[in-house]
Amino acid sequence: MSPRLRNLMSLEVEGVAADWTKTTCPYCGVGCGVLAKPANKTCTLAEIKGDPDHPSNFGRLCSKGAALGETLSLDGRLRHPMIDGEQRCWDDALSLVAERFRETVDCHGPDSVALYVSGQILTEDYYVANKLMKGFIGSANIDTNSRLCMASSVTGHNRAFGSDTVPGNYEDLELADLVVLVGSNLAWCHPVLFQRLAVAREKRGTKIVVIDPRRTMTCEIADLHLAIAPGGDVALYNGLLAHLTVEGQVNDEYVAAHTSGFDAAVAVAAQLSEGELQSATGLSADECAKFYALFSANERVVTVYSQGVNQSSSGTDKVNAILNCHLATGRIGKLGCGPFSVTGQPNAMGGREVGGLANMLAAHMQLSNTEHGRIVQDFWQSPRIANRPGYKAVDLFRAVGDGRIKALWIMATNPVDSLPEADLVREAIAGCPFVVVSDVERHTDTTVLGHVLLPSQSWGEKSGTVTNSERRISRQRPFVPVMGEVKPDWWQICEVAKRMGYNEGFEYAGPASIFAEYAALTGAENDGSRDLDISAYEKVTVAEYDALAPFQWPQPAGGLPRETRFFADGDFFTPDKRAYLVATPFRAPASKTSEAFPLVLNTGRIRDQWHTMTRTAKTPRLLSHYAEPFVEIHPDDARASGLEAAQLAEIESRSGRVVMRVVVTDQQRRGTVFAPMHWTDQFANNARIDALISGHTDPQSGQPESKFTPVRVQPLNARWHGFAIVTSRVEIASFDYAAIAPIAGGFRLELAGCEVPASWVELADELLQPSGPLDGTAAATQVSNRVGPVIEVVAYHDRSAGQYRFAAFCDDRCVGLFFAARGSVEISRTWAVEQLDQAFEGAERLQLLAGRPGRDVPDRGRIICACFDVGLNQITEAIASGRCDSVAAVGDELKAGTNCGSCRVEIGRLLNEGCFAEAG
Ligand SMILES: Nc1nc2c(c(=O)[nH]1)N[C@H]1C(S)=C(S)[C@@H](COP(=O)(O)OP(=O)(O)OC[C@H]3O[C@@H](n4cnc5c(=O)[nH]c(N)nc54)[C@H](O)[C@@H]3O)O[C@H]1N2
Ligand SMILES: Nc1nc2c(c(=O)[nH]1)N[C@H]1C(S)=C(S)[C@@H](COP(=O)(O)OP(=O)(O)OC[C@H]3O[C@@H](n4cnc5c(=O)[nH]c(N)nc54)[C@H](O)[C@@H]3O)O[C@H]1N2
Ligand code: SF4
Ligand SMILES: [Mo]
Repeated sequence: MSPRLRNLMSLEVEGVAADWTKTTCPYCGVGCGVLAKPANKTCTLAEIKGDPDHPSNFGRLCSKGAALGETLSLDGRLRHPMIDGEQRCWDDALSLVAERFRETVDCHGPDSVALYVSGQILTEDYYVANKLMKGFIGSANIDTNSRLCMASSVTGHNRAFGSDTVPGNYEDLELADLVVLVGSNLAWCHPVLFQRLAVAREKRGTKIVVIDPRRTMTCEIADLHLAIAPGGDVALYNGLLAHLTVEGQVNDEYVAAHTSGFDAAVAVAAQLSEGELQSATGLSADECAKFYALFSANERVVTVYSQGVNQSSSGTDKVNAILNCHLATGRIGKLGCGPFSVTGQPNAMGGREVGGLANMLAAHMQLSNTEHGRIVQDFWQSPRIANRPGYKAVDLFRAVGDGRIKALWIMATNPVDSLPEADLVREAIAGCPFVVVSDVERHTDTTVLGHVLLPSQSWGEKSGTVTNSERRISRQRPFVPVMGEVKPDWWQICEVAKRMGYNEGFEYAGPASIFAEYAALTGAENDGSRDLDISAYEKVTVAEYDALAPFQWPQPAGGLPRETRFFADGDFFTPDKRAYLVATPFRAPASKTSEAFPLVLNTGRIRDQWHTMTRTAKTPRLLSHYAEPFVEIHPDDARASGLEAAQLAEIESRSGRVVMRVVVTDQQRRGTVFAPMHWTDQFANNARIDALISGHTDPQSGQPESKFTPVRVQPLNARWHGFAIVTSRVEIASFDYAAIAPIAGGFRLELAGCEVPASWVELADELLQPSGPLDGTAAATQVSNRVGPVIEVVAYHDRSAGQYRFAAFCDDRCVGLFFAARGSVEISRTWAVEQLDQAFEGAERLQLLAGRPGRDVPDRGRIICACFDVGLNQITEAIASGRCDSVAAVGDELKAGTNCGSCRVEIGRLLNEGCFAEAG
């Protein structure tokens, strides 16, 4: 019996697997409550539904959350510890890590080692990682992917409030009269919050402003969209502060009683001339005036901001320019108003709480404050305490590159793909003498470079807590048995710590005892002097921890739960208790466009993928929305660059090159292009977008400018294009362009080459008759290994038209298709994908080579509704025929949008703008 089955049986005996488990979604910072239950014996599938009792989502889920049950596949999991590619036991691996870290520290000092962790580990993992580095090794060289994500907000909050406090609650979005979304694509990135906002708007007519260079799906519910020039936010908000002052909209009482720095901030803001405002923001005087008037007219304003603000070389100033306007009007901490930085990752907030960043101490204490250092060291009884900042992420990998860091432990993040200057990062890691990677997946672009790989428990197996954007702490609970030898991240850290000789501080029975210790630290010598206090939980028992209901901080020991909004009556965490308005002179982005690199590359997310796709790409339906990497470009820029829709383009910056499919759209601002951050070498050839991103960072926060890189875009000189359906993963590195995505029973491939293959038949053979799944690649879903049986290939060639088509059969079943053409491959992909493993006889086999359904079967087109597999052409037809004139009517007829609702805005856009059928 497999260990997994054995574990499952014991779970069933304990009655765990039989019931719904309450847990939390592992994706975005909304932090939705999820009910989960294994749906097959091997626990590789689960039933998932939204937890109706969870105060973040009240039962709602988005497309990614709803598909969680399909991401538990064991294929591709890292199952055992490995040393130099060989499977080894835990003891060997942990001893080696401890020994190498010990040796390196002894020979080269504590700053020669580093931990690079992630907002996707649990608070308990994060807490012990930080404790090991800052309290025991004695260096602050622990940083996290939150540096790429939340650092500017953290620094902005600290500058203004004296603490990293997010003062808002989700319900404020529902109580506001005006919601301003700055650099946030809420519809795709925080979909359940977006749904809550959309419902509130329907009920009470909330006004919505979106400030984003692109017309994103979020704009579908906006009253005003300001397509701001990239990087122009500080100017826009300085203009707003000046406007509020001139118009007498300042809350003089609040400013006088609770703030300092007002005059200097206003003086700087007022320096900006009308002309400078317009050139910096790219907006007309009328557009700015409309926004300013809305802000003035509504007392209840929530400003939600995200990566369009944070990921900038003036990210911290952007944050403070926004906070200035809320402080000047006293619109903070009250029902329905306040600035609201939404967190990206499930535990970005938890990481900040336990001090995961290189410039923070634990429990919101400051590294630069010696008194705080003493409190933490006393509490930990630790031999030392770091008292100066460590390397921030970008600098950390530079220090790896030039040998200052000699031993590195990467946990739950994929820096080879997500850090700027990604090719240099890859080289740096490859050249580092000792690299440990803790991950749940065997094959990522980062695990390939690890000397030691430590297999971690994944979502569904692991147990602990996460904190969401509104400071709500929820439990992630296990509901499937632990697979193979995988272990929790906290356990890995503690075992290494003990083997390094730090026995005292790392003896924990489980996550509950770590959580209790952390809760106690938040209360240590606090007495209201620090915002973060959850010492009410310092004596939490295992049973209480297991039953822990979601709660918001602060929750100090002894007292009644404190009001969970901060700052309505001032009481900031600065020495004089006053908030500080920071003067923020406008600065242009760090890089400049030039003749050689005339366009600005903006990067971000798509609806159905999560970061480097290690988990979302396990679900074919999440790849049916977008199956390959793409670049969006305005029609005018496309024309000027000689690009057509659906062509392949090379995008080059000063530091790298990628190849992506062109999407021509007027939703893109002229002069800018947009590409998703998701595709890696595991899923495409030449599409790691961070290879292009420059290493410029914000001087205060160290956060990279991921949204502004000068690039040029030109057609790829492709001599042929191909589309294939295969049953086993194939090697893609040799193509000039390739993207691979799982489908039911196999994979779909987009291919292109700059040289015509010597033999089409040989290429077809390689693709359609591989000798089984290749090793060294990721995410093989349900690969059917067809070694042995004879495969028959039916082909159609039209040399003059440059068309080559092949279909492969095993017995009567279709086991592969390959279409190649000189121009684009004009077939229905959605249809072709569904032909795999279907039975075909005689003439039907030739019909398959037509690449589209027969006349009586409609082509559904690209999939819009991932839950019910509803395609663009079906929705278009229902609208064009006049049968459906609302999102609800489309739902009634086709079911599209009636489950998670994530596609409802897209359907709305199709209804508003008219739509055109396209090949799927
Ligand atoms: N589907 C999905 N959801 C996710 C994630 C995911 O991978 N997939 N990741 C999660 C994580 S970790 C994060 S951090 C969040 C990120 O959530 P968001 O920040 O909402 O997402 P992004 O797409 O990175 O960027 C938001 C917008 O900023 C705009 N922008 C670019 N430059 C500027 C500028 O100069 N000014 C302004 N005002 N806007 C600008 C971009 O055009 C983009 O639409 O999403 C979380 N949710
Ligand atoms: N160009 C550009 N670059 C960006 C961004 C952008 O907008 N544009 N956004 C930035 C932002 S905001 C973020 S947050 C980062 C995200 O970037 P990354 O953190 O690099 O991306 P992920 O794919 O989330 O990586 C998580 C890794 O952890 C593994 N993992 C999952 N669960 C666990 C677990 O429980 N334990 C362990 N040990 N491993 C686990 C996954 O398999 C995966 O390999 O990207 C940043 N990079
Ligand atoms: S909005 Fe979606 S991705 Fe975010 S926590 Fe909720 S279900 Fe998960
Ligand atoms: Mo993020």
